[in-house]
Amino acid sequence: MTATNGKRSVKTAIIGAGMAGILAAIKLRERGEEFVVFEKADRIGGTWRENRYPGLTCDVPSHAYTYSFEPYPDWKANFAGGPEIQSYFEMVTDKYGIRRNIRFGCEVTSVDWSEDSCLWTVTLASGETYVADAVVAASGVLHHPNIPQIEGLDSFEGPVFHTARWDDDAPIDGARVGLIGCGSTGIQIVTAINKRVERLVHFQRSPQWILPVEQFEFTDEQRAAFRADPKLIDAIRYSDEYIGAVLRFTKGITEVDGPEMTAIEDLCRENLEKSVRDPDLREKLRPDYRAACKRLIYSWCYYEEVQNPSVYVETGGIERVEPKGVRMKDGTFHELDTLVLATGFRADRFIRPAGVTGQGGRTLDDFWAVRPSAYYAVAIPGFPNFFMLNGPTGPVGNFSLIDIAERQWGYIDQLMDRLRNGEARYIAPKAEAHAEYEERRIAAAKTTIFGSGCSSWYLDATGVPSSWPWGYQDFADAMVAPKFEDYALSA
Ligand code: NA7
Repeated sequence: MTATNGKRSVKTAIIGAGMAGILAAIKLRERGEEFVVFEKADRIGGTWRENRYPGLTCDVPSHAYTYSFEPYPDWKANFAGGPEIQSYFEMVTDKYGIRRNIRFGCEVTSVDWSEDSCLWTVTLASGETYVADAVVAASGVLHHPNIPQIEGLDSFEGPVFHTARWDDDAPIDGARVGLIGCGSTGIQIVTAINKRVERLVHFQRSPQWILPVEQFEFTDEQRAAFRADPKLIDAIRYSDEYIGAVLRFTKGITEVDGPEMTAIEDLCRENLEKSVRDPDLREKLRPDYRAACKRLIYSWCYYEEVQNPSVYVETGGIERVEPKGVRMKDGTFHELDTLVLATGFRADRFIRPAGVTGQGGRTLDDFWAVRPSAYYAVAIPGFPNFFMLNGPTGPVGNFSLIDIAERQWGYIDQLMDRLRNGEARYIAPKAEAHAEYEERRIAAAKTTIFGSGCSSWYLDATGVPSSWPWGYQDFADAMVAPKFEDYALSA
């Protein structure tokens, strides 16, 4: 940090060039500050780069899944597909001129705080180091594939792969495909490939509730109108239909027996009753837990597509994988050519496996021994000038992570102002403030719909929902300004 007239220039290392890292880069570029983005892959995009499976679609309406400062008039449809979203981020990266600040092929292996210099040293897999005043961990949430521990998985003779490592050469067309897992990913894949395959066996350990949503394409006239008047885009982004739904949804999450959650449950139940004609299939697809306990699946076509005769829904337990297919506990055998693992991600990793060592030599692994946490999801006691975007305990649910990251950035930016104006050399939340936050958060989290009795990636290792347990407006309000009395500043 160099000082001029009491002001200091702050040098920042951003880890990850996905949606959140690009955001941080744009904001620091606008400030004219020095920063580098380290990206392990050879392209930007994060989750939208890594996921390429058929049917990949964002379940947040496209005009709400954009940066607020970069509305996009050209979205093709209400719910955008993965490649189009990837193109949007590529376009934004170029438009804001941040590509030259991104170092591709640079995996960060460790981040170490120096007590002497009050600087972070970022070490790359190549051994190269970079020294920075501040670190922004924008490394995403769902990027470490969860590979299921199923006996014999390695013995399968055909291609077997996780959905985030899609194998373009694997037989799908006219083939017998097995698909394990029915989160958003598995459901989207069913809708995309059921007409291409000879047979699709969808292994559903826990069937999901499906909330019906409307998909439609924007017309050329609408796109032209959006281009001519971006306020029309704002009218969608900030409409009661979207914002109101988010607020009602988070109210339902927190008031599990209130009218909002009842309405969601009714919609899901009605969708199942009315859409699935065969009573046996309907019962197979009926979850035995409450709607929204797992992340709700938004779909406009799943129930129709799953009734295609090519699809067989298998809800029995898997015994093992054999060279030619999958053997069920009841002895049934499904002969398959390709096996797809839509088995989700390890949601507790965040920046790890990179090692982070803060004050007093304490590691993040140690701090997170029970569960990952961060004060208001953005900062960690003992890890000064280390800020997280979409970090632990932030809101998760069926709403835009872009909006969440933007609000978090507004908060982090104010913390960094204390460094910029020379008031502090480093800043971190006080341990007691964080402990108090976590205590309140955990108590509230246990009463949310996520804790109502199902397994999901929303739960931490102790079975407690790991996310923001209050309403979305509470999150937005908390991000308006940090409570500086909860922070320790060092001159
Ligand atoms: P999810 O939502 O974590 O879903 C994973 C699915 O895989 C779920 O149905 C799991 O069943 C199933 N699963 C996991 N392990 C196994 C084993 N061992 N055997 C059988 N089935 C298994 O991941 P997605 O990729 O679909 O979605 C992740 C997020 O991406 C999503 O929420 C959106 O935010 C976008 P279970 O429910 O545990 O019984």
